[in-house]
Amino acid sequence: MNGAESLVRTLVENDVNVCFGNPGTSEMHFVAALDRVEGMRCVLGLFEGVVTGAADGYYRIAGKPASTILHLGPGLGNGLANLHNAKKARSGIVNIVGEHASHHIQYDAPLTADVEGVARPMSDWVKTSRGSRAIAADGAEAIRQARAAPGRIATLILPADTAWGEADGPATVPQPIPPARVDRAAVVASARSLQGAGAMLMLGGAAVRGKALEWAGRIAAKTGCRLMAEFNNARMECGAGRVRVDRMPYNVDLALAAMKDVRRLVLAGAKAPVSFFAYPGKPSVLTPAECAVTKLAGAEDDLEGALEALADELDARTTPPAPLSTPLSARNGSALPALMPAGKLTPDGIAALLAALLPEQAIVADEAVSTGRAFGSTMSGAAPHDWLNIMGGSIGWALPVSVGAAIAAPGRKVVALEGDGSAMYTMQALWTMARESLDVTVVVFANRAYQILRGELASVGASAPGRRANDMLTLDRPDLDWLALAKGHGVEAGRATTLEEFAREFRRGLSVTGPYLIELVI
Ligand SMILES: Cc1ncc(C[n+]2csc(CCOP(=O)(O)OP(=O)(O)O)c2C)c(N)n1
Repeated sequence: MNGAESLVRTLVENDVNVCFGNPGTSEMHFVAALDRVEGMRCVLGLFEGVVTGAADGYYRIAGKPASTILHLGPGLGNGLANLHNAKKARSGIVNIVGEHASHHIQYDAPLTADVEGVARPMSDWVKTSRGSRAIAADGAEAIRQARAAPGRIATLILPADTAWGEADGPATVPQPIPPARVDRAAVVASARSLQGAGAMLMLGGAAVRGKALEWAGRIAAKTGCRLMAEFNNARMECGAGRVRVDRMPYNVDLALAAMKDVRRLVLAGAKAPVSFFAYPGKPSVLTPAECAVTKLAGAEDDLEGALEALADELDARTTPPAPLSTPLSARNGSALPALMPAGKLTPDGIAALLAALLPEQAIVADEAVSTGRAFGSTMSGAAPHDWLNIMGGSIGWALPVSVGAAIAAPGRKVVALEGDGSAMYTMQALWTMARESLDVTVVVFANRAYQILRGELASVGASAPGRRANDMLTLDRPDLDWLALAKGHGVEAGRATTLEEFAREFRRGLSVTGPYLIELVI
């Protein structure tokens, strides 16, 4: 067996059984090994941003790492933006990056680059394998790193001679890296802090889902503290019947208003809130000066254990969780069909329609940017679903993430809410959706602009846009034809200009097997 085969066997035997990839010559032995080893699902992405974004989406839903195969420095470089988003989401990924054979590097051939240098900023762990007999053990260590709670980016660089040289066989993954233990003093201090008016429990990481979220609900019900989540969350469990947690607003003024009465803030997996950007004359730190901040646990800690311990400290183990999201029908007191909005495609109307039609256990990848800014409160009345946010702010994320999410959860509908500008960065993901027949309904908000940046121009105090500035913020001349773009990637599509048409198109998207794209002309 050669080094490449020992690596592929190591991956498969240690439950890393999906490989998103875009290979080249230096990775051909790895590609050939994929044929010799049973059990690896191989998914081609036509741009490396699709590959790394898909691996991010896969981890968020499957809760275990996928592998990627990328071509030397430039291939990895193309994937960096979505690797950045994945790192911010603390997704575990095992990147395998090809490299020239060791003896070839000295000749500075065209694709020679500092692969480790390209990898380092967006990776938590980087290693160049030094020999074909070492590659299996290096692969096992990469898996261990990627699995370390809550998830890490491990990048293993594979010189071509390491892949084609003789190897001994696969390796087993060493002892897992355990999550950090919850500090008892932090539990006691947090319990004290949550008593009385002006207290807020801020949730992030794994605290916005599962049992951890339920413990947070019991704590809120017992103490009367407010619950808040970070603006971005890797995977938040939302929908009717679940503990309702509002997200920090994006807009600085709204965020400051949301925090103004908070005097004691307890952090569970979240960072103390700061604004997304700096704005002239506005603070970066969103907590009031007189607010005391207590850290219960970080995102790398055992959040479920921390919140359970806090609930016990507060004698809230059996307190029913609150507040819970009420279903849409209960809010309006009417049956579902009567709730269907009609007329113009307004953000509120779109949200109401999505909420009414979203199937149970859907996965929503939210890159709706300006159109979707206020979807949250309406969507909380939808059937229970998972909500994924772009954690690193690097757009071109939702289509690739939807690929990975759909592969991780074949039985669930994935809904990608996509700005038209964002979609254009990694549109090649549509082709992978078609090729793999992935159940993804893509809703493109075709406002023909980088709409959010128009608001940002005003917020940073720049002058009103003239012709040249406006040309940097608009996507018209020509208008993008989303029906043609979808068709060209093998994806069926429809267009909607009213809420009635959107309802028809969204129902169609949900009913087909495989991808469907809806261009919402707004
Ligand atoms: C990689 C990257 N490049 C550029 C930006 C800056 N940026 C932020 S939002 C945005 C425009 C988004 O446009 P669209 O998806 O159409 O949403 P809209 O603003 O129209 O709602 C841009 C260019 C970014 N965040 N990331």
